[in-house]
Amino acid sequence: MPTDTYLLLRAFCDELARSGVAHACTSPGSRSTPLVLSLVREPRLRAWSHVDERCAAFFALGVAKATGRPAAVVCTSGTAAANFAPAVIEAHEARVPLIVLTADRPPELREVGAGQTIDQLKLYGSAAKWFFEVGTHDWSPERERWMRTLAARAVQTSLERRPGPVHLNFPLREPLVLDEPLPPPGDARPDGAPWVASSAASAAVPATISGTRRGVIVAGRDERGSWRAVGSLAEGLGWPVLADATSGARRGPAAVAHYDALLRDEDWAAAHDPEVVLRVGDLPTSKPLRAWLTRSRAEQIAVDPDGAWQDPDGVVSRRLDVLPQRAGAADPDWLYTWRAADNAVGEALEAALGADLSEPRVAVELGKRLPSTATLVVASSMPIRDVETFFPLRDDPPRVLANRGANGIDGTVSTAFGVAAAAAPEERTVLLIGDVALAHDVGGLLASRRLNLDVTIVLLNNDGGGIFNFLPVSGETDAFEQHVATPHGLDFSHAAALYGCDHRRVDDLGSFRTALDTALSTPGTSIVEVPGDRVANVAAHRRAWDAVRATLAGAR
Ligand SMILES: Cc1ncc(C[n+]2csc(CCOP(=O)(O)OP(=O)(O)O)c2C)c(N)n1
Repeated sequence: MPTDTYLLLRAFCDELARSGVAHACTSPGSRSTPLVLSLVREPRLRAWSHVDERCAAFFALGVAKATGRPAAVVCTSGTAAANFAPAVIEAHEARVPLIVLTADRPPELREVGAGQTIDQLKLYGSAAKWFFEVGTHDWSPERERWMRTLAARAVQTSLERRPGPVHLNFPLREPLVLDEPLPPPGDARPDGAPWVASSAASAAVPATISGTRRGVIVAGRDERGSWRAVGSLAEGLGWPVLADATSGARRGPAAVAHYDALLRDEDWAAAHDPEVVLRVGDLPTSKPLRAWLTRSRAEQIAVDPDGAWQDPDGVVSRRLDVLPQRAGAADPDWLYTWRAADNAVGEALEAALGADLSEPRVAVELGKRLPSTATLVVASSMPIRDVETFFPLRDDPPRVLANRGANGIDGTVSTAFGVAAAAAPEERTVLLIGDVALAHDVGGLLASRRLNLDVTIVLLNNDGGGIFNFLPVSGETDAFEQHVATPHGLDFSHAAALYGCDHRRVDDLGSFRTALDTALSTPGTSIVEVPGDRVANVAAHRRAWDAVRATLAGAR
């Protein structure tokens, strides 16, 4: 629908203008029609027409050089886009911000002999600071929010640190002109502000944040040790830190450990919508947390020293590269409410898990029993979720590391051995891993024999990918077991024997504790295997969540 395309492009151009773009250079063509018309119809952009794309791009470069702000330049598909290359290369070498917008054929018209179609993906190679294939989309409020974020991000990326050209490629489908008037514009930030503002490019004045507003800090994976600063900011503000175990911040008087279980209770979640959210580090895995943040009406500020974007739902309105400073007094009741609920939820979870040896119980046990000098490496996919949900609050927690950049189950054993290689003699490395992930990187165990390293492997063996039993695909019975859950029936004692590791299978909580303690005090690599059942595991989780709901309902 052209209306959808034009609605999204109108929002995109609105955001370019809000982000400080004041000039757009056009060149003629058909495929680029929606882009050109949307730029020309945006009243805050001065549109400059050129016949030759090479001239258009160098003209935009001149505007950007003179103003220090990126100019947009647009062309149609095919060699038109190639004619931007000299100016894009000059902008890269000379560090000039540019927003390069190329129209393209949609995927079904590529490599099939359609006219004026070349491969435009990453056309400018390393000269473009950022390339993004925009895709074709139906309009929705979420997609419009994303388009606004994309425009703001393009401008900020072109300016931040080493400035340079950013290339966005827009596949566009016919019909290319509107057949009905556009409805009035939808939501945008008030007072002409951009959807996402950045202080990252000009951090000379530290941002301040006031404790008089009710806020939360969401602390995700962070390996730089910023938990101390996060904790003291939170204490000063009187804000809870919803602390993922991989943040290091699940400790101290402001930390909240059980936010995943807490925010599953929709009434509690709705009643505790904050006014401000400070998001530090990666966005945690928890679905209830992510959904709560997406629904929230709070102002959301992201802090990332590397300028990484951790905002899949397009709700962040401000980006900082350092933690803000505190101003104003705190409201002690707000933090108290969160901490009291966290305590109650922690107790309810433990009571619901009882003394059975279950996967969540293993996460609780590791959280309580590992020495503070240990490093726990956690595999995707249920182990990382169980550690996030069940790992308790503790003054001196062990360090928790996980490969959550791309969430792969591959290479986890080898990563744990790498961690062990860098550990001091008294620092134990413990790996919590599922059976499929262990089978995937079973060859990684060779490091145990060849490199003489100490690792305690806690293996949750539920014979397949237990995560998938939580998902709707588990109902697709014709293919689920064989092609999704992938049970294998492996006897890991043979793998242990092959690679020279100790191996113990444990059936109850007492023997798990004993085996863990033994493994931790024995040199070399040990596998402590906890057998499980995927269906029973889902039931154990549901019982725990139900117990939390009942506790919170009882407290109301
Ligand atoms: C390299 C890679 N392949 C496939 C996946 C998809 N995947 C996610 S979880 C999972 C199963 C994990 O099973 P297991 O390690 O036994 O852990 P459990 O889910 O039982 O806790 C798979 C295959 C992935 N994340 N990474």
